[in-house]
Amino acid sequence: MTASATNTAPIPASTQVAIIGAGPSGLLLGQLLHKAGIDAVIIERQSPDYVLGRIRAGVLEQVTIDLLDEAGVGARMHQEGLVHGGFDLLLDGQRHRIDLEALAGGKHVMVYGQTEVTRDLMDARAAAGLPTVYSAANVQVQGFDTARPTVTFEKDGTTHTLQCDFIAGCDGFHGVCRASVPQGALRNYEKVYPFGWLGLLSDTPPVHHELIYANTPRGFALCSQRSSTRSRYYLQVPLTDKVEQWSDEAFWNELRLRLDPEAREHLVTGPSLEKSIAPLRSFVTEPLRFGRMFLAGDAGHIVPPTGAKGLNLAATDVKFLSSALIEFYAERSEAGIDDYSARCLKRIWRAERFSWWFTQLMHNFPGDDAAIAAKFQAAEIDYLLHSEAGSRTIAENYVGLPLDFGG
Ligand code: RFL
Ligand code: PHB
Repeated sequence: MTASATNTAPIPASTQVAIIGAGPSGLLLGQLLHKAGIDAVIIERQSPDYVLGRIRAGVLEQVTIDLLDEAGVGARMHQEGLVHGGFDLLLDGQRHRIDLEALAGGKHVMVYGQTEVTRDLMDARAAAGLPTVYSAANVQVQGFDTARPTVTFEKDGTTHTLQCDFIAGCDGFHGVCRASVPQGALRNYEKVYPFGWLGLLSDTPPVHHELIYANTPRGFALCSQRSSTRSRYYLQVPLTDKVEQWSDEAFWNELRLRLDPEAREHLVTGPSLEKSIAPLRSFVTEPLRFGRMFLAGDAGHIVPPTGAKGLNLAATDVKFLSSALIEFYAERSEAGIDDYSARCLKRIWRAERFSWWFTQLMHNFPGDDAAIAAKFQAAEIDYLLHSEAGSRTIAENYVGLPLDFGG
Protein backbone atom coordinates (compact mmCIF):
# COMPACT_ATOMS: atom_id res chain seq x y z
CA MET A 1 0.00 0.00 0.00
CA THR A 2 1.41 3.43 -0.84
CA ALA A 3 1.51 6.18 1.73
CA SER A 4 -1.22 8.10 -0.03
CA ALA A 5 -3.63 5.21 0.20
CA THR A 6 -4.00 6.01 3.88
CA ASN A 7 -4.36 9.74 3.24
CA THR A 8 -8.06 10.45 3.28
CA ALA A 9 -7.98 14.02 4.62
CA PRO A 10 -10.69 16.16 2.93
CA ILE A 11 -9.60 19.04 0.68
CA PRO A 12 -9.89 22.26 2.74
CA ALA A 13 -10.98 25.60 1.25
CA SER A 14 -8.28 27.58 3.01
CA THR A 15 -4.91 27.08 4.67
CA GLN A 16 -1.94 29.09 5.87
CA VAL A 17 0.58 27.80 3.30
CA ALA A 18 -0.34 26.24 -0.05
CA ILE A 19 2.55 24.05 -1.17
CA ILE A 20 2.70 23.26 -4.88
CA GLY A 21 4.55 19.98 -5.54
CA ALA A 22 5.03 16.83 -3.42
CA GLY A 23 8.68 16.20 -4.29
CA PRO A 24 11.25 16.27 -1.50
CA SER A 25 11.03 20.11 -1.19
CA GLY A 26 7.26 20.26 -0.78
CA LEU A 27 7.01 17.26 1.52
CA LEU A 28 9.88 18.39 3.77
CA LEU A 29 8.42 21.90 3.99
CA GLY A 30 5.04 20.43 4.91
CA GLN A 31 6.63 18.39 7.68
CA LEU A 32 8.69 21.27 9.14
CA LEU A 33 5.62 23.56 9.13
CA HIS A 34 3.48 20.86 10.73
CA LYS A 35 6.04 20.49 13.55
CA ALA A 36 5.69 24.24 14.15
CA GLY A 37 1.86 24.11 14.17
CA ILE A 38 1.43 25.82 10.80
CA ASP A 39 -1.23 24.42 8.45
CA ALA A 40 -0.33 23.55 4.89
CA VAL A 41 -2.00 21.78 1.97
CA ILE A 42 0.17 20.12 -0.69
CA ILE A 43 -1.11 20.06 -4.27
CA GLU A 44 0.70 17.60 -6.57
CA ARG A 45 0.11 17.06 -10.27
CA GLN A 46 1.18 13.39 -10.31
CA SER A 47 0.14 10.25 -8.41
CA PRO A 48 2.22 9.09 -5.40
CA ASP A 49 3.47 6.05 -7.31
CA TYR A 50 4.65 8.25 -10.16
CA VAL A 51 6.50 10.52 -7.71
CA LEU A 52 8.14 7.49 -6.06
CA GLY A 53 9.06 5.99 -9.43
CA ARG A 54 11.43 8.85 -10.33
CA ILE A 55 14.95 7.66 -9.58
CA ARG A 56 17.12 10.67 -8.83
CA ALA A 57 19.60 11.73 -6.19
CA GLY A 58 21.47 9.42 -3.84
CA VAL A 59 23.87 11.38 -1.61
CA LEU A 60 22.80 13.36 1.47
CA GLU A 61 24.98 16.00 3.13
CA GLN A 62 25.07 16.35 6.91
CA VAL A 63 22.79 19.42 6.78
CA THR A 64 20.15 17.36 4.96
CA ILE A 65 20.51 14.48 7.42
CA ASP A 66 20.01 16.99 10.28
CA LEU A 67 16.93 18.48 8.60
CA LEU A 68 15.32 15.09 8.07
CA ASP A 69 15.95 14.36 11.75
CA GLU A 70 14.45 17.73 12.69
CA ALA A 71 11.40 16.87 10.59
CA GLY A 72 11.07 13.59 12.54
CA VAL A 73 11.60 11.34 9.52
CA GLY A 74 15.21 10.23 10.00
CA ALA A 75 14.76 6.83 11.70
CA ARG A 76 14.85 4.58 8.62
CA MET A 77 17.59 6.69 7.03
CA HIS A 78 19.83 6.05 10.06
CA GLN A 79 19.04 2.32 9.94
CA GLU A 80 19.38 1.74 6.21
CA GLY A 81 21.51 4.65 4.92
CA LEU A 82 25.18 3.99 4.22
CA VAL A 83 27.70 6.37 5.79
CA HIS A 84 30.49 7.14 3.32
CA GLY A 85 33.74 8.70 4.50
CA GLY A 86 35.20 9.05 1.02
CA PHE A 87 34.88 8.33 -2.69
CA ASP A 88 37.20 7.45 -5.55
CA LEU A 89 38.13 9.49 -8.57
CA LEU A 90 39.20 7.35 -11.51
CA LEU A 91 41.45 9.55 -13.60
CA ASP A 92 43.98 8.60 -16.23
CA GLY A 93 43.31 4.92 -15.45
CA GLN A 94 44.21 5.29 -11.75
CA ARG A 95 41.86 5.35 -8.76
CA HIS A 96 42.50 8.09 -6.16
CA ARG A 97 40.53 8.19 -2.93
CA ILE A 98 39.18 11.50 -1.67
CA ASP A 99 39.16 10.94 2.07
CA LEU A 100 36.28 13.18 3.13
CA GLU A 101 36.77 12.57 6.83
CA ALA A 102 40.48 13.43 6.78
CA LEU A 103 40.20 16.36 4.35
CA ALA A 104 36.93 17.94 5.49
CA GLY A 105 37.12 18.00 9.26
CA GLY A 106 35.72 14.54 10.01
CA LYS A 107 32.60 15.05 7.90
CA HIS A 108 30.99 12.34 5.83
CA VAL A 109 27.94 11.90 3.58
CA MET A 110 25.05 9.44 3.67
CA VAL A 111 24.04 7.32 0.69
CA TYR A 112 20.24 7.08 0.90
CA GLY A 113 18.09 7.42 -2.21
CA GLN A 114 15.74 10.30 -2.92
CA THR A 115 12.98 7.71 -3.39
CA GLU A 116 13.44 6.60 0.22
CA VAL A 117 13.53 10.19 1.54
CA THR A 118 10.31 10.88 -0.36
CA ARG A 119 8.67 7.69 0.91
CA ASP A 120 9.58 8.51 4.54
CA LEU A 121 8.14 12.02 4.17
CA MET A 122 4.97 10.74 2.46
CA ASP A 123 4.44 8.16 5.20
CA ALA A 124 4.90 10.74 7.98
CA ARG A 125 2.45 13.10 6.28
CA ALA A 126 -0.16 10.40 5.79
CA ALA A 127 0.29 9.17 9.40
CA ALA A 128 -0.37 12.71 10.68
CA GLY A 129 -3.51 12.92 8.51
CA LEU A 130 -2.25 16.02 6.70
CA PRO A 131 -3.94 17.03 3.43
CA THR A 132 -2.16 16.22 0.17
CA VAL A 133 -4.01 16.37 -3.13
CA TYR A 134 -2.38 14.03 -5.66
CA SER A 135 -3.25 13.87 -9.38
CA ALA A 136 -4.43 17.51 -9.33
CA ALA A 137 -4.95 18.89 -12.84
CA ASN A 138 -4.63 22.43 -14.19
CA VAL A 139 -3.02 23.86 -11.04
CA GLN A 140 -2.92 27.66 -11.11
CA VAL A 141 -1.52 30.21 -8.66
CA GLN A 142 -3.08 33.67 -8.41
CA GLY A 143 -2.96 36.84 -6.34
CA PHE A 144 0.49 36.26 -4.87
CA ASP A 145 1.10 40.00 -5.14
CA THR A 146 -1.84 40.53 -2.73
CA ALA A 147 -2.36 39.61 0.93
CA ARG A 148 -4.66 36.71 0.01
CA PRO A 149 -3.29 34.45 -2.73
CA THR A 150 -5.32 31.55 -4.14
CA VAL A 151 -4.58 28.26 -5.83
CA THR A 152 -7.09 26.64 -8.15
CA PHE A 153 -6.97 23.06 -9.42
CA GLU A 154 -9.15 20.27 -10.69
CA LYS A 155 -9.51 16.99 -8.89
CA ASP A 156 -11.75 14.16 -10.14
CA GLY A 157 -13.56 16.58 -12.43
CA THR A 158 -14.31 19.19 -9.72
CA THR A 159 -12.62 22.61 -9.62
CA HIS A 160 -11.31 23.62 -6.19
CA THR A 161 -10.13 27.00 -4.92
CA LEU A 162 -7.71 27.11 -2.00
CA GLN A 163 -7.20 30.42 -0.21
CA CYS A 164 -3.93 30.90 1.63
CA ASP A 165 -1.53 33.37 3.22
CA PHE A 166 1.49 32.15 1.24
CA ILE A 167 2.30 29.94 -1.75
CA ALA A 168 5.41 27.76 -1.69
CA GLY A 169 6.50 26.91 -5.24
CA CYS A 170 8.09 23.48 -4.72
CA ASP A 171 7.01 22.29 -8.15
CA GLY A 172 10.34 21.58 -9.80
CA PHE A 173 11.93 22.97 -12.93
CA HIS A 174 8.84 22.51 -15.16
CA GLY A 175 6.35 23.72 -12.56
CA VAL A 176 3.65 26.38 -12.74
CA CYS A 177 4.89 28.75 -10.02
CA ARG A 178 7.99 30.21 -11.67
CA ALA A 179 6.10 30.26 -14.99
CA SER A 180 3.36 32.41 -13.38
CA VAL A 181 5.69 35.26 -12.41
CA PRO A 182 5.34 38.23 -14.81
CA GLN A 183 8.12 38.36 -17.39
CA GLY A 184 10.67 40.96 -16.42
CA ALA A 185 10.31 40.27 -12.70
CA LEU A 186 12.88 37.48 -12.89
CA ARG A 187 16.36 37.09 -14.23
CA ASN A 188 17.37 33.62 -15.36
CA TYR A 189 20.95 32.34 -15.58
CA GLU A 190 21.34 29.15 -17.57
CA LYS A 191 23.92 26.81 -19.07
CA VAL A 192 22.95 23.60 -20.88
CA TYR A 193 25.70 20.97 -21.19
CA PRO A 194 26.31 19.14 -24.48
CA PHE A 195 25.66 15.64 -23.08
CA GLY A 196 23.34 13.74 -20.74
CA TRP A 197 23.59 11.01 -18.10
CA LEU A 198 22.18 7.58 -18.86
CA GLY A 199 21.31 6.00 -15.49
CA LEU A 200 20.68 2.34 -14.72
CA LEU A 201 19.36 0.87 -11.45
CA SER A 202 19.84 -2.84 -10.76
CA ASP A 203 19.56 -5.35 -7.94
CA THR A 204 23.24 -6.21 -8.04
CA PRO A 205 25.89 -5.60 -5.36
CA PRO A 206 27.84 -2.34 -5.91
CA VAL A 207 31.16 -2.66 -7.70
CA HIS A 208 32.92 -0.91 -4.77
CA HIS A 209 31.96 -0.01 -1.20
CA GLU A 210 32.27 3.71 -2.02
CA LEU A 211 31.31 5.77 -5.09
CA ILE A 212 33.63 5.91 -8.11
CA TYR A 213 33.56 9.02 -10.35
CA ALA A 214 35.43 8.21 -13.58
CA ASN A 215 36.81 10.50 -16.26
CA THR A 216 37.83 8.29 -19.19
CA PRO A 217 38.61 8.80 -22.89
CA ARG A 218 35.17 7.23 -23.60
CA GLY A 219 33.40 9.71 -21.32
CA PHE A 220 32.33 10.07 -17.69
CA ALA A 221 30.97 7.18 -15.62
CA LEU A 222 29.68 7.04 -12.04
CA CYS A 223 29.32 3.93 -9.90
CA SER A 224 26.85 4.66 -7.13
CA GLN A 225 24.59 2.54 -4.98
CA ARG A 226 21.42 2.45 -2.92
CA SER A 227 22.29 -0.48 -0.60
CA SER A 228 24.63 -3.47 -0.41
CA THR A 229 22.41 -5.22 -2.96
CA ARG A 230 21.25 -2.36 -5.20
CA SER A 231 23.48 -0.37 -7.56
CA ARG A 232 23.03 2.83 -9.53
CA TYR A 233 25.35 3.50 -12.47
CA TYR A 234 25.59 6.43 -14.88
CA LEU A 235 27.27 6.96 -18.26
CA GLN A 236 27.88 10.22 -20.08
CA VAL A 237 26.03 9.94 -23.42
CA PRO A 238 25.45 12.32 -26.35
CA LEU A 239 22.27 14.40 -26.06
CA THR A 240 21.02 12.76 -29.23
CA ASP A 241 20.98 9.26 -27.66
CA LYS A 242 17.60 7.73 -26.79
CA VAL A 243 17.19 5.34 -23.92
CA GLU A 244 15.66 2.72 -26.24
CA GLN A 245 19.00 2.54 -28.06
CA TRP A 246 20.67 1.27 -24.90
CA SER A 247 20.01 -2.40 -24.12
CA ASP A 248 21.13 -3.53 -20.67
CA GLU A 249 23.93 -5.46 -22.32
CA ALA A 250 25.14 -2.38 -24.22
CA PHE A 251 25.10 -0.39 -20.96
CA TRP A 252 27.16 -2.95 -19.04
CA ASN A 253 29.62 -3.34 -21.91
CA GLU A 254 30.18 0.40 -22.09
CA LEU A 255 30.48 0.74 -18.31
CA ARG A 256 33.12 -2.03 -18.29
CA LEU A 257 35.15 -0.10 -20.84
CA ARG A 258 35.11 2.98 -18.59
CA LEU A 259 36.30 1.17 -15.43
CA ASP A 260 39.78 0.26 -14.20
CA PRO A 261 40.76 -3.44 -14.31
CA GLU A 262 40.03 -4.04 -10.60
CA ALA A 263 36.54 -2.54 -10.76
CA ARG A 264 35.86 -4.29 -14.05
CA GLU A 265 36.66 -7.60 -12.39
CA HIS A 266 34.27 -6.88 -9.50
CA LEU A 267 31.38 -5.62 -11.63
CA VAL A 268 28.26 -7.73 -11.21
CA THR A 269 25.64 -7.14 -13.91
CA GLY A 270 21.94 -7.94 -13.99
CA PRO A 271 18.65 -6.77 -15.48
CA SER A 272 17.84 -3.07 -15.13
CA LEU A 273 15.01 -2.00 -12.82
CA GLU A 274 15.04 1.47 -14.35
CA LYS A 275 16.94 3.20 -17.13
CA SER A 276 16.63 6.85 -18.15
CA ILE A 277 18.55 9.74 -19.68
CA ALA A 278 18.75 13.07 -17.84
CA PRO A 279 20.00 16.27 -19.50
CA LEU A 280 22.55 18.32 -17.54
CA ARG A 281 21.85 21.96 -16.80
CA SER A 282 23.00 24.78 -14.54
CA PHE A 283 20.11 27.19 -13.89
CA VAL A 284 19.27 29.85 -11.31
CA THR A 285 16.39 32.29 -11.26
CA GLU A 286 16.58 35.47 -9.22
CA PRO A 287 14.88 36.45 -6.99
CA LEU A 288 13.18 33.50 -5.28
CA ARG A 289 10.33 35.53 -3.80
CA PHE A 290 7.50 37.42 -5.47
CA GLY A 291 5.19 39.01 -2.91
CA ARG A 292 3.62 36.08 -1.11
CA MET A 293 5.03 33.33 -3.32
CA PHE A 294 8.40 31.66 -2.79
CA LEU A 295 10.34 29.29 -5.02
CA ALA A 296 12.24 26.42 -3.38
CA GLY A 297 14.31 23.53 -4.75
CA ASP A 298 14.35 22.76 -8.47
CA ALA A 299 11.63 25.36 -9.08
CA GLY A 300 14.31 28.00 -8.52
CA HIS A 301 17.56 26.31 -9.54
CA ILE A 302 19.07 23.24 -11.20
CA VAL A 303 22.59 21.87 -10.87
CA PRO A 304 24.21 19.17 -13.00
CA PRO A 305 24.18 16.04 -10.79
CA THR A 306 27.97 15.56 -10.73
CA GLY A 307 28.34 17.21 -7.31
CA ALA A 308 25.21 15.51 -5.88
CA LYS A 309 23.91 18.90 -4.73
CA GLY A 310 20.34 19.12 -6.13
CA LEU A 311 18.46 17.45 -3.32
CA ASN A 312 20.69 18.99 -0.66
CA LEU A 313 20.10 22.52 -1.96
CA ALA A 314 16.37 21.84 -2.04
CA ALA A 315 16.50 20.81 1.63
CA THR A 316 18.34 23.95 2.73
CA ASP A 317 15.99 26.26 0.79
CA VAL A 318 13.13 24.60 2.62
CA LYS A 319 14.85 25.04 5.98
CA PHE A 320 15.24 28.78 5.31
CA LEU A 321 11.64 29.06 4.09
CA SER A 322 10.17 27.19 7.05
CA SER A 323 12.20 29.33 9.48
CA ALA A 324 10.98 32.51 7.76
CA LEU A 325 7.33 31.41 7.88
CA ILE A 326 7.59 30.24 11.49
CA GLU A 327 9.05 33.65 12.41
CA PHE A 328 6.23 35.39 10.53
CA TYR A 329 3.46 33.52 12.35
CA ALA A 330 5.15 33.59 15.78
CA GLU A 331 6.32 37.21 15.80
CA ARG A 332 4.48 38.84 12.89
CA SER A 333 7.96 39.74 11.64
CA GLU A 334 8.65 39.87 7.91
CA ALA A 335 12.44 39.95 8.38
CA GLY A 336 12.86 36.26 7.52
CA ILE A 337 10.67 36.31 4.45
CA ASP A 338 12.36 39.52 3.26
CA ASP A 339 15.75 37.83 3.59
CA TYR A 340 14.71 34.43 2.16
CA SER A 341 15.86 34.92 -1.42
CA ALA A 342 19.27 36.43 -0.61
CA ARG A 343 19.96 33.86 2.10
CA CYS A 344 19.23 30.96 -0.27
CA LEU A 345 20.99 32.44 -3.27
CA LYS A 346 24.29 32.79 -1.45
CA ARG A 347 24.34 29.06 -0.78
CA ILE A 348 22.88 28.18 -4.18
CA TRP A 349 25.64 29.99 -6.10
CA ARG A 350 28.34 28.22 -4.08
CA ALA A 351 26.82 24.83 -4.98
CA GLU A 352 26.22 25.91 -8.60
CA ARG A 353 29.87 26.86 -8.94
CA PHE A 354 31.10 23.56 -7.50
CA SER A 355 28.68 21.48 -9.61
CA TRP A 356 29.70 23.31 -12.80
CA TRP A 357 33.41 23.00 -11.97
CA PHE A 358 33.21 19.30 -11.07
CA THR A 359 31.20 18.65 -14.24
CA GLN A 360 33.87 20.42 -16.33
CA LEU A 361 36.59 18.40 -14.63
CA MET A 362 35.00 14.98 -15.11
CA HIS A 363 33.38 14.97 -18.58
CA ASN A 364 34.51 14.89 -22.19
CA PHE A 365 33.46 18.07 -23.96
CA PRO A 366 32.89 17.91 -27.71
CA GLY A 367 33.73 20.94 -29.86
CA ASP A 368 36.42 22.74 -31.82
CA ASP A 369 38.70 23.18 -28.82
CA ALA A 370 38.20 19.62 -27.51
CA ALA A 371 41.89 18.75 -27.83
CA ILE A 372 43.22 21.70 -25.85
CA ALA A 373 40.31 21.51 -23.37
CA ALA A 374 41.29 17.89 -22.63
CA LYS A 375 44.90 19.00 -21.99
CA PHE A 376 43.79 21.77 -19.62
CA GLN A 377 41.57 19.24 -17.85
CA ALA A 378 44.43 16.73 -17.51
CA ALA A 379 46.73 19.43 -16.09
CA GLU A 380 44.08 20.53 -13.60
CA ILE A 381 43.51 16.94 -12.49
CA ASP A 382 47.25 16.44 -12.09
CA TYR A 383 47.40 19.55 -9.90
CA LEU A 384 44.39 18.57 -7.80
CA LEU A 385 45.62 15.09 -7.07
CA HIS A 386 49.13 16.14 -6.19
CA SER A 387 48.17 19.00 -3.93
CA GLU A 388 46.51 18.50 -0.58
CA ALA A 389 44.84 21.87 -1.02
CA GLY A 390 43.37 20.62 -4.30
CA SER A 391 41.94 17.44 -2.81
CA ARG A 392 40.67 19.42 0.18
CA THR A 393 38.80 21.76 -2.19
CA ILE A 394 36.90 18.80 -3.64
CA ALA A 395 36.24 17.26 -0.22
CA GLU A 396 35.02 20.48 1.44
CA ASN A 397 32.60 21.23 -1.35
CA TYR A 398 31.37 17.65 -1.64
CA VAL A 399 30.43 17.30 2.04
CA GLY A 400 28.67 20.67 1.74
CA LEU A 401 28.61 23.93 3.59
CA PRO A 402 27.17 24.45 7.05
CA LEU A 403 23.65 25.91 6.96
CA ASP A 404 24.81 29.49 7.30
CA PHE A 405 28.40 30.12 6.40
CA GLY A 406 30.57 33.20 6.58
CA GLY A 407 32.57 34.88 3.85
P1 RFL B 1 11.00 17.72 -7.79
O1 RFL B 1 11.58 16.48 -7.20
O2 RFL B 1 11.10 17.90 -9.26
O3 RFL B 1 9.50 17.79 -7.32
C1 RFL B 1 8.62 18.74 -7.86
C2 RFL B 1 7.21 18.18 -7.76
O4 RFL B 1 6.29 19.13 -8.27
C3 RFL B 1 5.33 18.46 -9.10
N1 RFL B 1 4.77 19.44 -10.05
C4 RFL B 1 3.56 20.01 -9.89
N2 RFL B 1 2.63 19.86 -8.95
C5 RFL B 1 1.49 20.59 -9.08
N3 RFL B 1 1.27 21.43 -10.12
C6 RFL B 1 2.17 21.59 -11.10
N4 RFL B 1 1.93 22.42 -12.12
C7 RFL B 1 3.39 20.87 -10.99
N5 RFL B 1 4.50 20.79 -11.76
C8 RFL B 1 5.33 19.92 -11.16
C9 RFL B 1 6.14 17.36 -9.75
O5 RFL B 1 5.31 16.31 -10.22
C10 RFL B 1 7.04 16.94 -8.61
O6 RFL B 1 6.49 15.89 -7.83
O7 RFL B 1 11.66 19.01 -7.13
P2 RFL B 1 12.12 19.27 -5.61
O8 RFL B 1 11.12 18.78 -4.65
O9 RFL B 1 12.58 20.68 -5.56
O10 RFL B 1 13.37 18.28 -5.41
C11 RFL B 1 14.57 18.52 -6.05
C12 RFL B 1 15.22 17.21 -6.41
O11 RFL B 1 14.28 16.32 -6.97
C13 RFL B 1 16.34 17.46 -7.40
O12 RFL B 1 17.16 18.55 -7.00
C14 RFL B 1 17.27 16.30 -7.60
O13 RFL B 1 16.64 15.08 -7.80
C15 RFL B 1 18.12 16.67 -8.81
N6 RFL B 1 18.60 15.51 -9.50
C16 RFL B 1 19.65 14.89 -8.95
N7 RFL B 1 20.24 15.40 -7.83
C17 RFL B 1 21.27 14.79 -7.27
O14 RFL B 1 21.78 15.26 -6.24
N8 RFL B 1 21.77 13.61 -7.85
C18 RFL B 1 21.19 13.06 -8.98
O15 RFL B 1 21.62 12.04 -9.45
C19 RFL B 1 20.10 13.71 -9.58
N9 RFL B 1 19.49 13.20 -10.69
C20 RFL B 1 17.95 15.05 -10.66
C21 RFL B 1 18.42 13.86 -11.25
C22 RFL B 1 16.87 15.74 -11.24
C23 RFL B 1 16.25 15.28 -12.40
N10 RFL B 1 15.17 16.06 -12.98
C24 RFL B 1 14.60 17.16 -12.22
C25 RFL B 1 14.67 15.97 -14.25
C26 RFL B 1 17.79 13.37 -12.39
C27 RFL B 1 16.70 14.06 -12.97
C28 RFL B 1 16.07 13.44 -14.17
C1 PHB C 1 23.16 8.69 -7.33
O1 PHB C 1 23.41 7.75 -6.56
O2 PHB C 1 22.12 8.72 -7.99
C2 PHB C 1 24.15 9.80 -7.46
C3 PHB C 1 25.23 9.84 -6.63
C4 PHB C 1 26.16 10.85 -6.74
C5 PHB C 1 25.99 11.81 -7.71
C6 PHB C 1 24.89 11.77 -8.56
C7 PHB C 1 23.95 10.75 -8.44
O3 PHB C 1 26.92 12.79 -7.85
